[in-house]
Amino acid sequence: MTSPQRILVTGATGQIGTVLSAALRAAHGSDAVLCTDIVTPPPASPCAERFATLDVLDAARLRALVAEHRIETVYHLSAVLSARGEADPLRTWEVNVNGLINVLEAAREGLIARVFFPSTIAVFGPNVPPNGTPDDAVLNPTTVYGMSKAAGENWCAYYHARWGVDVRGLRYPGVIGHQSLPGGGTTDYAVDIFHQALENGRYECFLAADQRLPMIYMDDAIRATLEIMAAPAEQIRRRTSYNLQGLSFSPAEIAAEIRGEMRRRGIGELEIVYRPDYRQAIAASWPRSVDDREARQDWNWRARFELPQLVADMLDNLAAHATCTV
Ligand code: AKB
Repeated sequence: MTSPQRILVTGATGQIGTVLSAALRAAHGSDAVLCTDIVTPPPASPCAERFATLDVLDAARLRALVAEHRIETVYHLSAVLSARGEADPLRTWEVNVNGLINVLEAAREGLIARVFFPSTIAVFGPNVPPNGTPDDAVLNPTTVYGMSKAAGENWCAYYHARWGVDVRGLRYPGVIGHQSLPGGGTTDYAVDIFHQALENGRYECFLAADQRLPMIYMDDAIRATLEIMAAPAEQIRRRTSYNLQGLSFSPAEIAAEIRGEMRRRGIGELEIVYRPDYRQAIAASWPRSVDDREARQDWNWRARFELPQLVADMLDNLAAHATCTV
């Protein structure tokens, strides 16, 4: 049984925030979770209830919300992702680094007790072993998003070492879920392909057919987040961020699995064409899989979803939703 906490989620209307906020409400009670974002959620969103507008660069507003709602834990999800980040590098750095520092400062001052920081496989660049990249491989990111997250990891470790801030982080791979849409990432294709397959039977992919990347199903990503935050503090030996491996696949592999499953269900066909754009160079600079042994050893992390289960669950949920809304 999870002990109840008062929680603030930044970036709560985003792809992971939407689902994590609902999971936190299920675990701690609806009144315990304050969703915040710069974007106001639509009334039907699970975040619409107990929502406050927050720009993470506004440190005074963050402090005021923390005090007003007696917040103990912040899940700091606000960030500009890899592909969108390249359009405005300085703004991306500002949001991703200064937004985090505003949260860490609130923790240093004792206003909050715990922080969750989402890092990413984008902290790695081309000069690492591409398969089973270890936690401590050199960080030489090629995007401003990766640079900002690598800096963020070091800020987290610094606040922990110097002021004892209880901050915990995960290097998320591409996250795939039916509940919400991603925005601005290089791995977004792996969600979009399902929607296009069901709506049009055709997908134009912005990555190359054989570009394998580390990915994770949303259920696993949310469970990992809840598990690392629930682990005893002494088990969290890495205060930068932990590698998190779910599964790895290429666009051709996921397309084949979706096509096969759609045929088995008699719900259509999928044609895929490849038109790699600037995001292909970003993807090519990332690992194909990461070694998450340290997460498994320190707080018992285990991924559950492999490609066939992931595809079946996505189609179950998206097809059911399409049927209900027609
Ligand atoms: C992105 O593609 O930018 C993100 C990530 C891997 O961090 N999904």
